[in-house]
Order: sequence, then C-alpha cells, then structure tokens
Amino acid sequence: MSVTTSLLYEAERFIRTSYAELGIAPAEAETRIRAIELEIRQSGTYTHTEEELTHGAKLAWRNSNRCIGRLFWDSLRVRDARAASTPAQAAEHLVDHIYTATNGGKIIPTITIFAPETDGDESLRIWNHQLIRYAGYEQDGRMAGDPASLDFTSQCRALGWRGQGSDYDVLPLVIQKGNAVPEWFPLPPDAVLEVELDHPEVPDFQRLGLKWYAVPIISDMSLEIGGIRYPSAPFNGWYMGTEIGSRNLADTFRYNKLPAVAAHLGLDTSRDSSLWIDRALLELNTAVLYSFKRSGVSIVDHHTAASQFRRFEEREQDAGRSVTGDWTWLIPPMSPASTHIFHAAYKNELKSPMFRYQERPY
Ligand code: HEM
Ligand code: NRG
Repeated sequence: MSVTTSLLYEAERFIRTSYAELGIAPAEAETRIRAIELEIRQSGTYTHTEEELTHGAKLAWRNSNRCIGRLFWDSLRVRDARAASTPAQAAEHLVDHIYTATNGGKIIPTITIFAPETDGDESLRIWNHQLIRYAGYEQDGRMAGDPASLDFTSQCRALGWRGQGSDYDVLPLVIQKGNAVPEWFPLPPDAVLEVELDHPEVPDFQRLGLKWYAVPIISDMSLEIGGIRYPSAPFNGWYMGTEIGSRNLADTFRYNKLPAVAAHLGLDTSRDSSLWIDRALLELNTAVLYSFKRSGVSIVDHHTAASQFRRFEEREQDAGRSVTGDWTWLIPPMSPASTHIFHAAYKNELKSPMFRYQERPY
C-alpha cells in the first residue's frame, strides 16, 4: 500500500466509525470520504473538521490502554490550536490551557491540539514531558529536585534558563519549530497551582516540606487520528493520589521521601519486616488526598478510580465495544489486589485514534 492509500484507508475507517457514533447519516460520511479522497489526491493530506478533531481526541482517550480515568472520555474539552505557527503563539495557547484546565482547582480534562506533521515538517514540537514539572539537578553527587527531569533540565540550562536549584523549581516551556533552535518561556507563577502536603492526624506533617503541582499535563505524546499525526497535543485530567504518593514522592529514583516520612512517624526502619515502608506509603498517600481535597483541587483515590473504571467497562460493553487495557499500568501502585482490575484480564491491543510515544527531540 502506498502512503496515500494507507492514509485514505485510515481516514475512511475513522470517518465511518466517528460519524456513526455521532449519529450522522451514513450518506454524509460517504460524501465526506469522497471529499477527503480528492483532498489527499491533490495535496497528499487532509484537514479534520472541528467536529472530527474533537471526537478523534475523545476516542484517543477512550483507547488509552494504560488509563484508569477513561469513564469521562466524552467530556474532554478540545482546544483547536492548529493555526498557531510560532513558538511564542504556542506558548500563549499553553499558558491559556494551564489556566482554563486548572480552573481554580476544579480541574477540567482538556487537550490543546497544534498543527499536524506534514512533509518538509515545520510543525511545532513541545520538548517538555509535562507542561508543569519540577527541575532536577545533580552537582558533586548531590541531588536536588526531580531526578526524572535531569536531562530536560540540562537542555533548559543550555538554552539559557536558570533555576533556583530548589527541590521544586518549575521548568519553563520549551518549544521548537521544525529544526530551528527551540525557544523557552517561563510559566507565570500564578498559573501553576501547587498543594502543600499536610496530614489529617499526624502532627507537624507539613514540616516535611512536601508539595506537588495540581495538574498533570502530558505534552510529549503524539495524537493520531484517521492517519494524521499531531506531534503536539498536550492533555490533562486530574491526578490519582497514588501517582504522587506512591510514585513521584516515594520511588527511590524520584523524590525518595519514604525514609523521611518514616522518621517523622517514628517507625522502626531497621528491618524491612516492620513494614515501615508500607506504613509510610499509607500516611503519605493519606496526606496527598487530604491536602488536595482541603485545597479544593480535584483528585481521585485509587479505589474510587477503579470503581469508575468498572463503570467505564460496563458502559463500553453496553455500547457494544470491547475495552482494551494494559493491566501492568491499570493496577494502582498501592493495594492493587483490593481493586477488581487486579483480578481481571485485558487485551493490550492498539486501537486508533490513539496517543503514542514519539522520539525525544533532544
Ligand atoms: C495514564 C489517570 C485523564 C490519557 C494514566 C495513568 C493514570 C491515569 C493513573 C497511569 C499513569 C502512570 O502510571 O504514570 C487519569 C485520571 C484522569 C485521566 C484520574 C482524570 C480525568 C486522562 C486524559 C487523557 C488521558 C484526559 C487524554 C485525553 C492517558 C494516557 C496515559 C494515561 C495516554 C498513558 C500515559 C503513558 O503511557 O505514559 N491516566 N487519567 N488520561 N492516561 Fe489518564
Ligand atoms: N504519572 C504521571 C502522570 C501520568 C498521567 N496521569 C494522569 N493523566 N492522571 C505523574 O505526573 O505522576 N491525566 O491526564 O490526568
């Protein structure tokens, strides 16, 4: 199959299923397909309508095998930024995305879609893994911040950005057009909502000085709809508490805070069998959920998220669709066997539209 026939094939599949789901008459889908065929013949590609773009992004969320939050796929807010042509324009869209999606704490699942990849590619590419993330530094064997950000932080420094060297320096946006040198833009501090961690029962927990940002906005995956690839399409929902409490702040290769939490709790850390790790995890996760709720920031615990995922599975079944999933990612990193997901099996089959990893630009 040539490139254009496979593009047309993907486009047809996408248009037929989308239009059917949207309740549009089959005749209209066939008319649209003929127009797309002509457009591909003449230009080598085709342009999605707003309606196609919106439904395509929703389907990509619905098809995200690793996502436990898919019950809400149909409520995704889709922002069309395909007309943005410079890094500065893109940065403006992204800061706007952060403000409107954060929504004062009542987080709105949102995606901003920039221009698709084309031949002689002049499309925009976001270098950040997430729009909001903390820098990581290593100097003379001493670590500060998020070790997961070490490489990207070096890139930012090479471009001229300077951080404070704290554990929680918010990284700048880094945006590249085609093969040009990327440009960086600091985030306005008031755009970045953060939550300081406290505990409902443990005295002085806030003295540990832990915090996290409110909104996870993945910005390094591409979005593929009907054969068209969008290399910049950052999306967000809200956090599941364990992402922060069992991974970001707990992993030994991330913030590694369990020893400090255990010391604060006065636990016996001299032997694994005291289960100090599990106790520290439980209290850290309690602090995350409590603090986000108290600050009015959307968050979901892993039991509620699993129940919501069960409803998603039921609804999909009722709609006559199969649910694919990646079990290794769907189970939460805390008490996994207490959720139904642990005891179920999922086919990790790829369905398009979908989000994909892409090659790192640096
Ligand atoms: C992965 C929860 C919204 C797409 C995940 C993961 C969790 C999660 C817990 C696993 C992350 C990890 O282990 O690192 C949620 C919750 C949401 C939500 C609670 C609240 C609304 C969304 C939205 C999208 C999305 C809006 C896209 C439109 C994905 C994708 C992954 C993922 C593509 C896999 C990421 C990767 O492979 O690194 N989600 N999600 N999710 N989610 Fe969601
Ligand atoms: N674990 C990562 C974020 C991955 C995506 N999680 C979501 N996505 N909740 C972290 O920063 O901890 N979302 O779109 O809401």
